Amino acid sequence: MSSNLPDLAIFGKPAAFANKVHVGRPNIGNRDHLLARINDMLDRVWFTNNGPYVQEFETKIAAFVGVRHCVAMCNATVALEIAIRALGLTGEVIVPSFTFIATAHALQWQEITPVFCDIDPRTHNLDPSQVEKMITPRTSGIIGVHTWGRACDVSALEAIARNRNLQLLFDAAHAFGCSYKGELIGGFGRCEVFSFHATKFFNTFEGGAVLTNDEVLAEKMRLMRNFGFRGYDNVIYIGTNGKMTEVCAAMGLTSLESVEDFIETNCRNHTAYCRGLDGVPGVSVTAYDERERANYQYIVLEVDDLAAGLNRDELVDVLFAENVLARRYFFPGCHRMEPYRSYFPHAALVLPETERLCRRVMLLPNGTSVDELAISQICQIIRTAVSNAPAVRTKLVGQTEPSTPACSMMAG
Ligand code: T4K
Repeated sequence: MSSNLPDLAIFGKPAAFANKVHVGRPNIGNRDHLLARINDMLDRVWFTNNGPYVQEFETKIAAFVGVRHCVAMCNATVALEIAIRALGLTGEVIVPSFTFIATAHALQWQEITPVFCDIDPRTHNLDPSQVEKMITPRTSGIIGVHTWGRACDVSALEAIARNRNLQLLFDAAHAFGCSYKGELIGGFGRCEVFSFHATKFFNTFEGGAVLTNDEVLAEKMRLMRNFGFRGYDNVIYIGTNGKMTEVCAAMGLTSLESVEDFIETNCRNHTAYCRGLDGVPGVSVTAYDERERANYQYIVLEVDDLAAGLNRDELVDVLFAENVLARRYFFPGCHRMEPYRSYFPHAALVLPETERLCRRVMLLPNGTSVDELAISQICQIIRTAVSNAPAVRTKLVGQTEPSTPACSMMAG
């Protein structure tokens, strides 16, 4: 693609990509190993309920992270719900609004009020000084989210939790393989919750886990994920069904064999995006701290519309037309979604940084399904659009229907 304006699909040229390029395309490890594991599982005729693959997965994840207990679950949302209940949270819990809706829903589902707190615009994570201001007599805990796998200010949050007698846990859905002060995320706070959803760089199809060094807490969560059963016919606790299946654990064990390769690919891609977008006015790629371990899964762009001449939504539209399914994250912020929008109609007033970031952030495709050529094409599209911003904007304003669909995209 040249940098001539007519080469953009919004001007009627063919899309740069014949097939859709996704944010969140799953990574697949060694297919033969996966299929062999699935065959063994079929031969064993043991599909779920704490089977051998789940046990092996838990042992290997705990060892990888360096934490004593891993409780594997069907997904991170249920894992969060179980962790919240096991910790006895009640009343109000402080969370960022700049997160996936599951963080808030896991609380509200149990009639605990998520109190949305603003973020630090440099880290995109909870701002500890704002957390202090949100504490009330009803506050029972804080959930920090390690957004993009970049760790929260764990030390500051730990100090607040200690001084104010609050429980602290982390939504580490993005942060498998990432570190804080040199230590892998998973062992901070009372517990940490990972997501292994298909769209995460390390996946078990669907899945999640709670990691903790607290044996009593781990045991409680094991009971809760299996209806509260202790042995046959003996329920000793209220519980739910949060179990991971054997086929998911088989995928997890296979993914684990390739985890360093996935990280290396993501890192290489991140570097290629940084290089490809270097000098594009108003467009910056979020950096990862070189001193820490990162999984580099998220290629996060912040778009400054004044400098770029285009806003984030306009750039997403340009990319969609090229079959690049760039995504806004976490737009429009939990506080602007139901039921929270109705419960807290004025929340935006205390969330200025969240509001600003929600308007600026977009994600670009990463993982094993994109290569350097695709990345250089994507960067070139962005460069072309920004250097022709007035014409692009005029064209988009003239379009009756934006190319960005309102609902989630199916494979294609
Ligand atoms: N906390 C945080 C901070 C989280 O980010 C999440 C989940 C959670 C908690 C809860 O974790 P889980 O309960 O899910 O374990 C995704 C995921 O469903 C969700 O796991 C994730 N965060 C969230 C940020 O995003 P969407 O809405 O992006 O999915 P969807 O269907 O639009 O797919 C994204 C793209 O990936 C599409 O272009 C298609 C492609 N795709 C997707 C799937 C599922 C594929 O190519 N193959 C696939 O199998 O939600």
